[in-house]
Amino acid sequence: MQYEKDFLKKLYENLLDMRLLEKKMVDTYAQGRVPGHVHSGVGQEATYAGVLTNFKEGDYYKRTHRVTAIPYMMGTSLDTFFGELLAKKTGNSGGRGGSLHIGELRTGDLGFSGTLGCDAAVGVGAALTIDMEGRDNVAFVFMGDGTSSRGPVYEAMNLAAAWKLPVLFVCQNNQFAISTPSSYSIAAENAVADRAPGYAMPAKVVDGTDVLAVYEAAKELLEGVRAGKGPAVLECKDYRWRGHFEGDQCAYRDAAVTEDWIEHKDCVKNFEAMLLEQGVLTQEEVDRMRSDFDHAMDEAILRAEAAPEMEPEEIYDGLYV
Ligand SMILES: Cc1ncc(C[n+]2csc(CCOP(=O)(O)OP(=O)(O)O)c2C)c(N)n1
Ligand SMILES: [Mg+2]
Repeated sequence: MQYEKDFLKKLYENLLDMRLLEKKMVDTYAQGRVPGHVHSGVGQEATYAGVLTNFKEGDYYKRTHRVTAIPYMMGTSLDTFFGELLAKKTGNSGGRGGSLHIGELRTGDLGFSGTLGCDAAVGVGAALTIDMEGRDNVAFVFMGDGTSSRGPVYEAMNLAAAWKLPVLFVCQNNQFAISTPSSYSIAAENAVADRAPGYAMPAKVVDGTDVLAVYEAAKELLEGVRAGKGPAVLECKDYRWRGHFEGDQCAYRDAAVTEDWIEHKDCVKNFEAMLLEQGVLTQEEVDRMRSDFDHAMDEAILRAEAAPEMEPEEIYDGLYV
């Protein structure tokens, strides 16, 4: 497969920025500067980066609680990002939502519900809108392996399939739901892909740490989805490097396995090595990208810390009822 140099560079930059942003979030939290909590998606950035590189104007996406950095790749500014993370007025919901609710509808983000799985129906609803308006857009519905076993997900998948709605269901299978290994709670080897035939949906399973493989697999499935052939499933296999939340000691899993994933399946390191070897990037460019973005994040954090908090009387602003 041949790619334009600029395409590869942009993909790398998105992946790198997400990694640096996930790490920055963790570090800032560890310094006691983040109210609330964070779920780190360090090590799992390639699923979102690869899939959403296929995003077109007018598409929608439903993300999950993991890989918080995705709204930045989709167009949310660092000021809005850190404003929300640090519970400041400059955040997209004035700091009401925190890490789980960073994102803006204008970028296609349909928001996040803490009641995992129910979100899938919202994504299918957006796909119904697209279908009724006769557009060639799609709704991307992301979910974890644990979430994939919830009833609302089955209902959403069934309706999407029965009505041939334009949805790409993406499972980010990191093999755990908090402390429960998927091998304990799911009989199928592939949490969502193996269930797809039950809904008459095409499915692919891909190495979720290989950003180009994820991009390609999503692209192929999307050809049918955008053409009106109905929904499809993409299952991306990866691993959660850190705890479910910051502070989780991970006593339920083998640290050596985690180390092995970090050593051999680092989506950023592996893609970077390939691009350096192919001469698409130079080490100087990589170093500059890293330091420029690090600086931009630090500046944005300082601005967020200096920003005002919401006034108590503003707490009900924005409610429908
Ligand atoms: C309906 C529901 N049940 C339980 C929870 C608590 N909870 C939050 S995250 C999580 C694990 C989800 O696992 P998975 O879907 O695999 O996503 P991951 O955390 O691995 O990215 C659980 C059980 C919740 N938020 N919603
Ligand atoms: Mg999981």
